[in-house]
Amino acid sequence: MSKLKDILINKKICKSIWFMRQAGRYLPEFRKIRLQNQNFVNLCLNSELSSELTLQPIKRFNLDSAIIFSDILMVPYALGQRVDFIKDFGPKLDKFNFKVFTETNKDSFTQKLQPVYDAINKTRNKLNKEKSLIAFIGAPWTLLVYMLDLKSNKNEIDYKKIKFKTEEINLILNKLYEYLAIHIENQINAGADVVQIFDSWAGLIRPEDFINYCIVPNTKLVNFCKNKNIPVICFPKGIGKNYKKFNEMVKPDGINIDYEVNPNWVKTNLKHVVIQGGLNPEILLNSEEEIISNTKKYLDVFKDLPYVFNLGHGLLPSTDPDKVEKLIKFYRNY
Ligand code: 1CP
Repeated sequence: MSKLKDILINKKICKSIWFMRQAGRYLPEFRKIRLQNQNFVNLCLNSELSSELTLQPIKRFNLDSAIIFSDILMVPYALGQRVDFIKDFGPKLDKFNFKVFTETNKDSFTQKLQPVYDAINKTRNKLNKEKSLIAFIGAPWTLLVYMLDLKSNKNEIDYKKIKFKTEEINLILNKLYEYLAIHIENQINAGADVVQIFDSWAGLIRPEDFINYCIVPNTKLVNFCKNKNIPVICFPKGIGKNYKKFNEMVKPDGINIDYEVNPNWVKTNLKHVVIQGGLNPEILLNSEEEIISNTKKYLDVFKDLPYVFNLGHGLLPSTDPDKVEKLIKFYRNY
């Protein structure tokens, strides 16, 4: 059993380290391949290259887990919505078409994502057995934000952009759940052994919708994983004190904390769950001393608990890989 899986299932008091966005923009070896592959979706659908990209940070840093090189937006893509990644801007999706979305069938969905599953299979064959291969999905709400283009320039939800009735939104969220469950199962069958659910925009949900748009869909996905014995980590970013409610209601095996929650508060309030993450990725842009002292803060707080070292969000593109290496060295010697 991989170490990460062992920690999540048996709540073993040992430590493990990996980074969100460890395979990507800050690595020169990634940028070299990216330069030759301008279309990001096609890069994710190139199983040979996406497997290679998944393994780049493992080769460089010998991290404990690999996360498959793909994107949460491959699901809307497989549901018939065009997805483009624009340089220096980010993802841009074609206008959502309700009819196309509801008419997609499960076979064509799996067929479109087959290269992702092939990449997982290839990676598992090359990856040391002790290391986890992490599959991931975006939570329904976070996907909805991209699919309906709900964010304003100020990083807030622009409710005027929601052209659907509540019942229709619920229908879309339920349909997304069904496809996400298939995507989880396919990734596990291909060789992944842990799933992480990214609800990156959970913090933008207004309080009256929090249960319906965050708790309910995440609970359904966690229950799906539990029924299949798949260890699952949730990352409901930006929800503040609601982390406690989330943990008590959703009951995932692991929970990634963001950098806005205080680790001591987390230790007192989040029980019966493996804590992962926390360190602000911007800290890695600072001096080595600052990186070490902030890393130490998290390791000290969680030293008597099962804890997976990670960040409070993904590594930033401007991160110096040498500083990542220094952090890992400190962690290993701790
Ligand atoms: O331009 C480029 O070179 C592409 C940059 C890039 C990369 C490397 C994007 C575009 N996606 C990815 C890969 C990716 N995305 C991974 C696998 C690699 C790894 O983690 O090591 C994962 C897990 C994701 C997940 C993802 N995509 C999330 C959830 C995590 C988070 O950062 O909150 C979200 C919101 C996305 C959408 C997305 N994809 C890409 C961008 C630029 C964005 C918008 C969010 C952002 O600005 O990071």
